[in-house]
Amino acid sequence: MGTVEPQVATDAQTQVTDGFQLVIDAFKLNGIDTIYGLPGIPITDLTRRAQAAGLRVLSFRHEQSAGYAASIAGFLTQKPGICLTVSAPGFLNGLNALAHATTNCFPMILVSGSSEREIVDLQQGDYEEMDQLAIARPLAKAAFRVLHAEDIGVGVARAIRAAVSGRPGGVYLDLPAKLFAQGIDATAGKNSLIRVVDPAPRQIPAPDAVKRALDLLKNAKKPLIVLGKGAAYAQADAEIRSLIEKTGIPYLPMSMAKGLLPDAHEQCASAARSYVLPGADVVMLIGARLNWLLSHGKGKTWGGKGHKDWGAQKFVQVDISPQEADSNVRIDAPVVGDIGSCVSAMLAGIGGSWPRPPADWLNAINERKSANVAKMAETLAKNPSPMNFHSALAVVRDIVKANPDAMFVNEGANALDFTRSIVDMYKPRKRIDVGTWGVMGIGMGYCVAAAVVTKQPVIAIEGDSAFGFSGMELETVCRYNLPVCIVVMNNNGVYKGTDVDPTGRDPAPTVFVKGARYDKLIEAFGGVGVHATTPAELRKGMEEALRLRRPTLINAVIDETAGTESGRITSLNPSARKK
Ligand code: ADP
Ligand code: TZD
Ligand code: MG
Repeated sequence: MGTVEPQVATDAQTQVTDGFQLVIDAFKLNGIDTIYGLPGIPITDLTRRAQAAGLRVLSFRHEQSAGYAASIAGFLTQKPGICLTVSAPGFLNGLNALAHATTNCFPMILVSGSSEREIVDLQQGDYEEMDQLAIARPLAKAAFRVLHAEDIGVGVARAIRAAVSGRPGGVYLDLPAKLFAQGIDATAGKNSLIRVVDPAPRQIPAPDAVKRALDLLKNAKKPLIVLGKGAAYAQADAEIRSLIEKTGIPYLPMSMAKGLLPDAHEQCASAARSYVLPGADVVMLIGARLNWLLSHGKGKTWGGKGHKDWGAQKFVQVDISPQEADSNVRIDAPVVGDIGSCVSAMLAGIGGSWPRPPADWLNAINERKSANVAKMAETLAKNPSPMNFHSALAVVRDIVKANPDAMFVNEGANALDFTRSIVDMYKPRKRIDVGTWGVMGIGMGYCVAAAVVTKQPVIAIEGDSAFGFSGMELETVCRYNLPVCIVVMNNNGVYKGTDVDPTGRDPAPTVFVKGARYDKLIEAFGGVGVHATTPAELRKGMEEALRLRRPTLINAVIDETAGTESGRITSLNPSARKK
């Protein structure tokens, strides 16, 4: 519908602006320069006019990918990522990403066009009728609707503040079709816009909270720091590194906090995780929740007797959300504030001298680390045929080491778990993955946003099942000619390719077409396809992709028996537990 109208209609006396233009102007005024979306009624002209006005408008093949792209752009930039969709079905396709952003604490705004309020509210059957605001609300940190052009400035400002202030999250902004064409006086329109001042205000921690935390840490015999993706989001990299190095406390990075300090750092305790969690007496969480990913802070992982029993450790929790403390176990010293301010306050409290943690704790950790690293090195050195996760990931590990600035996307089950533990990260915010939900489908959306936001090459390690959730976005990657190298870890299915239907009628629910050639898919769009059956072929393909910066998909053939059910989280799978 409509045509490009870079210039708004004017009559002889008055300059008139309209809803389309005011949305664009409000975005630009607030430094929003990219929209991830998919056009159609009523937002087609919004995408055209935004592009004509100089915004980058990245058009996807499915709104879910656009939404995931927006969410991770928010994580990487601390600015809300914008996802733009049409009404009902497009909105619903984007909703998964909105919920994902809220769950992962990423700032994002889902902007959806919607149908006519009067018709929707009387349920009279409008084109794509749906009460979108009501449906979005429980999944979003906040949800707003704008009915009048003169309120667009306030609507966009509120959405931005809600997305990035405090604990970041997903925000829904409902823009009914009628709004876009509304004309108002251009001067009045301009005056109605708001440049948001200090959208994510610093939150300074209370001095006594900082002191309480430092006292606890100072007296610890076996201290540990856990860094979460909130710490990565906060972009307080130098302060965090300084805190860790000045205190000498061993640390564990959660998945997306890997690289905040290089994984090869001598204080990194990743290779001794199962020793340090139950062993530590004081644990400081920085931007990490005690959710399922940390076994809720209790049970055997933490030295508790049964799965509900608490261990003996005390916790310090640094978080911007005052409600997070005590969510699962007692937090002895909550420090509420933004991580930059909290860590700076701690550094000031520490001053010049801090006792190093007792040597027997550090030595015991180092012993475990060395033993586990040596064991892993042995496994990685093997070259079995067919290739397995380890021999393939030994290559990926080398390539990432040689290209530490490359962005790194990862999803799957075994393809996720093995990669996370084998491939070291060297710089902050390079690793982006399935996040808090362990969701499949973030892959290609994350690749597009990572390439666009950082201008760095992107490496994506994808399970063959995981890849399928967003595979059509290969066309998007090729259309924008992004330097993305996708490696599909092809083990013929979900977890493994070996299941059979006991009745003999159909393929088993977990298996796919055997020997599928995912590399051929990208060739359809002009990208480079590589079929790799050995580590040497994989290495050559990846090196070439990074050198040429061309969209590349490598079909890495992995032993179909190599994976385990549910990867590392078999214990959460009810049927597997019975076996
Ligand atoms: P992970 O999955 O890596 O363990 P989580 O997503 O569970 O991390 O935790 C991230 C935490 O970081 C959330 O509790 C969130 O409130 C917090 N957070 C996010 N941004 C900031 C910030 N700038 N300052 C302080 N805390 C933050
Ligand atoms: N649907 C969504 C949206 N998210 C999910 N996490 C799942 C389904 C369930 N699921 C997992 O948790 S991992 C996975 C699914 C379907 C795929 C695992 O297969 P893969 O990885 O090929 O990606 P491996 O290497 O074969 O284990
Ligand atoms: Mg698989």
